Amino acid sequence: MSKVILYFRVVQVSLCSTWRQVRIVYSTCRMSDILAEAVKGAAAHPRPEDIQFAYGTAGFRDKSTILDPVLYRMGLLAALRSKAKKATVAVMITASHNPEPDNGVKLVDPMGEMLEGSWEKHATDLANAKDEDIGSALQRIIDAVDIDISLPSDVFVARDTRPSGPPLTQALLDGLKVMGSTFTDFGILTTPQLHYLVRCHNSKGAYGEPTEEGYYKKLAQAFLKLRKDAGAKKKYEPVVIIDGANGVGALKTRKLQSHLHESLRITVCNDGSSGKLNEKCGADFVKVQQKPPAGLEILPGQRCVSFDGDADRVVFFYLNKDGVFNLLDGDKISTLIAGYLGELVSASGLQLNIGVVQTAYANGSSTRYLEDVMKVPVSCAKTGVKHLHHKALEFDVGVYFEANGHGTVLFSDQAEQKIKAASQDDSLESSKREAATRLTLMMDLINQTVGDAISDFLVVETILSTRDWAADDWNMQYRDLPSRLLKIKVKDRTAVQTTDAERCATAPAGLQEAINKLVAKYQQGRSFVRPSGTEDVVRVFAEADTQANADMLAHEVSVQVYQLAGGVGDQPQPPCAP
Ligand code: 16G
Ligand code: ZN
Repeated sequence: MSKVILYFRVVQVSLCSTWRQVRIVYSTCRMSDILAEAVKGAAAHPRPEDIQFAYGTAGFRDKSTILDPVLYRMGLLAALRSKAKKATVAVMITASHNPEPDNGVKLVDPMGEMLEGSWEKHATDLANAKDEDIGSALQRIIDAVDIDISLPSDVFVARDTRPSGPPLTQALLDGLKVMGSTFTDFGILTTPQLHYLVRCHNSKGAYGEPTEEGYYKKLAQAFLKLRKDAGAKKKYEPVVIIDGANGVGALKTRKLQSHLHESLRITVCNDGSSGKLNEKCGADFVKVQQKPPAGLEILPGQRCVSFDGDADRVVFFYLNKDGVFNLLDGDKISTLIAGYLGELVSASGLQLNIGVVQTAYANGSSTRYLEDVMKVPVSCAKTGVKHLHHKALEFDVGVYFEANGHGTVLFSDQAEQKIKAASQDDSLESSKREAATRLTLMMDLINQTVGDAISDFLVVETILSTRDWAADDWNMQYRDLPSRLLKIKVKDRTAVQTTDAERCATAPAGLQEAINKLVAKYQQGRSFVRPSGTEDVVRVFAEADTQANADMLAHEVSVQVYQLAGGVGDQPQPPCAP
């Protein structure tokens, strides 16, 4: 006789304006009923047979028109993840810096971390299961993870400003309802705000108040306190122009502004009122094109900031007195932050080790500056925030940034305790206590859950103000080596495999040897190749002593990739002479 297990399931969820007020009506049902209903529900979200989806570095990302079945299934999966973790999880609907017609979805774990790696396979399997096989696909996950399906589940949901967001949210909620999960739909948020909210909620408020207002208050209070004792400035001007990428970052910066009072004068451009999301603007455009975004009128010396489409990346830039564009990317941000936190740690007298985590894309000058001048240990991780985040946990204070501007700082629990204790220890010299107090405020200002454009921007402003630096002073810490990033279309990008944090190609045979020979021809030459995690291409990175040499090295390596890794289309052409 088969065992009949009764489960509670939610049949009605009424959403109110705050997370606390979700009204839930329960009824009972059997697991087989839930699985059958999941299959039945798929009829409204049919999956096209001919498409394979993959949970990549940042979740699923594709043309929004084909994502409806994926969102429905991620609703089912998020409910399971919540049951497995016995906590609230979150789902963000965004395609970050991609063009507006794209969209995507990623799951966020209870403490605001990216979805645990082992679940990416479950996500991919479920997204690719035929409609009629959804029940068995869910059952496989339940068995593999040993999930107690009778436990309740709860999910936070948010989206960026894409027009495809609302219908995709609906598909996600359909999946959650089928699983009998409670949920809170926060509407439009930045990705890091959602990460913050789920952590606040699961830490029962210890990380902050679990509301959007609470987020602004936490950041603004820390920012204002850190500015309180600032004397008159000669070089630092509290004036900044923000390129909001025509996305959610612009809207949310406006909300933050009222909390900052007059401490910082922010002009928000590319706020979505006329331009298109990420079109000729945003952090990715500025970093890749190495030029200012459309929609900004800037004068030499003015400090400008670009966010990406979901405001988890930030880069700074300015025109120097000759009108030449200068980029202050993730590498410059991490050296600035690591330097300042390092000073505070030594001033506090605490024994804490600070390290910086970069990827192979980090400019060679930044790595040398950190290691040789600042004497800070540097680790290299694979591309993708989750890899950097993981490595940063190895330090008491781990600063991690991708060159593209995605990053944050992690303080270990022990470091946090020591810092807080020192800030309240009356027996300490006042200078030590003050340094510890500033560190506690920096911890509040930093969104430790994930890279956060708004939080990182405020951190940088705080440090520049404290140091009384203009953008030029910051930029002069070290000089970037010229670099070039290219992409090559190949038949199958998995033909390229790498090791050593993507710095060495192990396949196809002969590729790394060819790269080594080419690199040896150039002064300060460095190059690596890796298959993209988000596009069907192989990426080629090169840097060298001059821009012409970096361009030529990148080209020569591209030709090797094309020839050895099954290039398609025309062979790469050499760069045009300037
Ligand atoms: C994703 C990653 C980003 C990485 C990029 C690389 C997250 C949240 N985002 O956007 O960190 O730099 O992929 O793209 O992890 P690629 O594999 O196409 O070069
Ligand atoms: Zn993003």
